[in-house]
This record gives sequence, structure tokens and C-alpha cells, in this order.
Amino acid sequence: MDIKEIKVMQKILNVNDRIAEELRSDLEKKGIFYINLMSSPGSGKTTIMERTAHEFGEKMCVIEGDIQTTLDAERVAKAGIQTYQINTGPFGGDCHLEAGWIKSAMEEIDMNDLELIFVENIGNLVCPAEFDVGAHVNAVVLSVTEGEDKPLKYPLAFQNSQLCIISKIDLLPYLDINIDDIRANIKKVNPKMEVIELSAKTGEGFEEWFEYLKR
Ligand SMILES: Nc1nc2c(ncn2[C@@H]2O[C@H](COP(=O)(O)OP(=O)(O)O)[C@@H](O)[C@H]2O)c(=O)[nH]1
Ligand SMILES: [Mg+2]
Repeated sequence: MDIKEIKVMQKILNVNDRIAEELRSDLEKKGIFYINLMSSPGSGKTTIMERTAHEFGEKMCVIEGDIQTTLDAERVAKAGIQTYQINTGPFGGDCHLEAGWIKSAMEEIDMNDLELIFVENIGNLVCPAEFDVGAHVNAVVLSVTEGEDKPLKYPLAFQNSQLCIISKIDLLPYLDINIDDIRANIKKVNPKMEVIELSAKTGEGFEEWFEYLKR
């Protein structure tokens, strides 16, 4: 019985990986940069999307993933950009997004003039990291309130990402947390990780983030 279960899971992952590869190469051919944002709930992903949307306007679009509600899509759509919401609640409440679901959302997107596509994955530092969604870059957002140890405790999200955004740095003066220790733990699990520190509240660090995206 166990063997059957493993084979089914392998098949699901194989199908997912095939669609993910298609998405990655299709968007590359179109010259569109596709980023998958992953993090625990509340690290500031949607707030980062709101500020980023004000910079890039109609050149960017966001696909929001949540178990329930269209709250995040409503927030981002206020910036006047194309926004889509995937809810997993009606089909089992999955805690991650899969490439096939994102492909369906992408079929709705008007890609003329588009340069950036973001997926805001479901808030969860574990499951989303297990599924390739075909992004060119996986970015993990870690807010300073979460503690220095999280890269060590949830290594997969950090190992499967190329960029780590350390968010909410405006809160550092109020916390007993050392940002150098956060950085050191990130490097321990992923020595090649690029790191950007920012605050979506004050805007500090956003120039570096925008430069990264324009690159
Ligand atoms: N102080 C501070 N609060 C922030 C920052 N970014 C987001 N928040 C707050 O953190 C909460 C969760 O943010 P949200 O963007 O919804 O997180 P998400 O669940 O990762 O999408 C909200 O109350 C935000 O206002 C930040 O840079 N600094
Ligand atoms: Mg959100």
C-alpha cells in the first residue's frame, strides 16, 4: 500500500514539474519575469505587492493564492493592475499552489505590455516550497518578527529560493533580534541566497528591490 501511495505522489509531482517547465520557458520567450513569493502568513507579502504595483503599474500583474477570501487581490487591485485570486478552499483547502492552477490563471492574463508576473503563494513556510510553480525566481519573505532561527527550522523554503526578502526592518528597534544572525542562518542553509532588507511601511530598501526587478 505504501508503495502505491509514493507512486501516486511521484506522478502528481511529475505532472506539476512538466507544467512548471512549460510556464518558465513560455514566459522567458515572452520576456516576462515571473517571481513566486513564499512566506509564513503575515510576513508582509501583500504589502510589498501593493508598493511594487505603485512603481511598475500596468507592467506587472499579481496572482494571489489563498485558502479563502479575495482580500489580498482586492488590496492589490486598488493599485489599478491586473490581479487574479486562486482560492484552494472550494477544492480541499490546499496549503500550496500548483503549476497547473497557475497556468489556468495565466490563460486569463492579458500579457501585452507585461514585464513582471508575481505569484503570492499561500501563507505557509512549508508546503509551497515543495511545489515548483515554474517561476524564474522563488523569493522567500522573512519578517524580522519571526525570529533568527526560522531559516534553520524551515530550510526547504530557503534552499528552494534564490532571493530572501527580510521584511519589516522598521520594527528592529523594538525587537531583541539581530539581523546579522538572521543573515547568517540564511547563508547556513543557502550560501548562494541573495538578500534584500526592506520595510513596506517606511519604503526603506525598496530602491534595491526595484533595481533587482529591473535587472
Ligand atoms: N511595521 C510594519 N508592518 C508591516 C510591514 N509590512 C507589512 N506590515 C503589516 O503586517 C501585516 C501583514 O501584512 P501582509 O502584507 O498582509 O502580509 P502577508 O500575509 O504576507 O501578505 C499587516 O498588518 C501589514 O500592515 C512593514 O514593513 N512594517
Ligand atoms: Mg497576503
